[in-house]
Amino acid sequence: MSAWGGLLASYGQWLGNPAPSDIVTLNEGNTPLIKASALSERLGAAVYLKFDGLNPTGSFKDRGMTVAMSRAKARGAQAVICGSTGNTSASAAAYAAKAGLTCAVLVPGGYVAMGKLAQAVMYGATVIQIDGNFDLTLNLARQLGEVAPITVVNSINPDRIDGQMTGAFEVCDQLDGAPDILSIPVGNAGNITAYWRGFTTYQDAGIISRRPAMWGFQAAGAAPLVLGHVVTEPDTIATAIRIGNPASADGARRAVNESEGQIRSVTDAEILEAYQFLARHEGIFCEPASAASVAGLLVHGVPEGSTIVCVLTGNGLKDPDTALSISPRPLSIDASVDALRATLNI
Ligand code: AN7
Repeated sequence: MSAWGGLLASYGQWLGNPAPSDIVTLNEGNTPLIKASALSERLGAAVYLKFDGLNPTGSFKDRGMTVAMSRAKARGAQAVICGSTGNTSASAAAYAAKAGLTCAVLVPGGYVAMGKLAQAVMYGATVIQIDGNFDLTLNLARQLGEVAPITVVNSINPDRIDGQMTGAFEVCDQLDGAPDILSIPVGNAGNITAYWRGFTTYQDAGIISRRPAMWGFQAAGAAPLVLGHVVTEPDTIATAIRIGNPASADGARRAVNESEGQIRSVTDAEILEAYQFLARHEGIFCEPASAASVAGLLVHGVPEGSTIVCVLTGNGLKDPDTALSISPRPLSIDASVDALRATLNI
């Protein structure tokens, strides 16, 4: 058996078959699709978790970034930039390092999980905190990209969406067909757009016979697609999806309409409940935004007996502050077996 060589090596036929010398990869993709027993029992359905937090930088962004960075480098780019709630910046910084390009990332000051910031600075990006939310950082990156020789690697870059289609390909390959429902957190709406395009591509090629219903979930304080208007001051504990004006709103609407799916919202309390349930009962530590895809099912219900895939977009280790803030404190006891026995009641 040959080793996994990343998405462009495995799914290159759907991505323009780049020359091997043009590929920038960290061997992303091939993430596990894990049967969620406790969740399946609780919901009366067959629920699987696509744990994309196990990508090289800990989020699904690596799927799009391998393609965006490979193509940028092949076109002769020297520098890349993105606005980000954190995961895009971590991924861009890593792939830029691998490609030998310079990278600048714009993040909303005070609203990026600690692990993501640590990644961006460690990979050597120039990290710039902006006094404003994600939507402003994206606008700034866009404007700079129009006047300066720098490639924007946000999901407004179609190369990102192309790469993220591979999430849908893998789900179908792993399940041997499409699920009934694909549940996914929605922030800037690039991923739901990419998944829908991926399922459509596979259907057009005759690899799957039907596409899933697309169920998107936004945080209640940052739910422009549910409300039908831009949210000027988005607010949620799930900082990854603290986005008020999604760039791919049209793609999200198309996915939901064409698949007869839905976009609904979940509160922060509901997100945290799902986040903790996944850790305690499935042994999976994802980040809060990712748990929105599970919270949506728990809150709004599912058709009995259906097959559902939830995309867990990011790793829980990215945001230790939120994890610790809702968990019991570690115990401090005397270093003795007696004290241990008393504490553990054993
Ligand atoms: C864990 O990193 O927008 O709907 O700048 O990090 O495709 O935006 C992150 C988004 C879901 C939402 N889950 O995906 C960024 C950024 C996690 C995320 C989303 C994000 P999109």
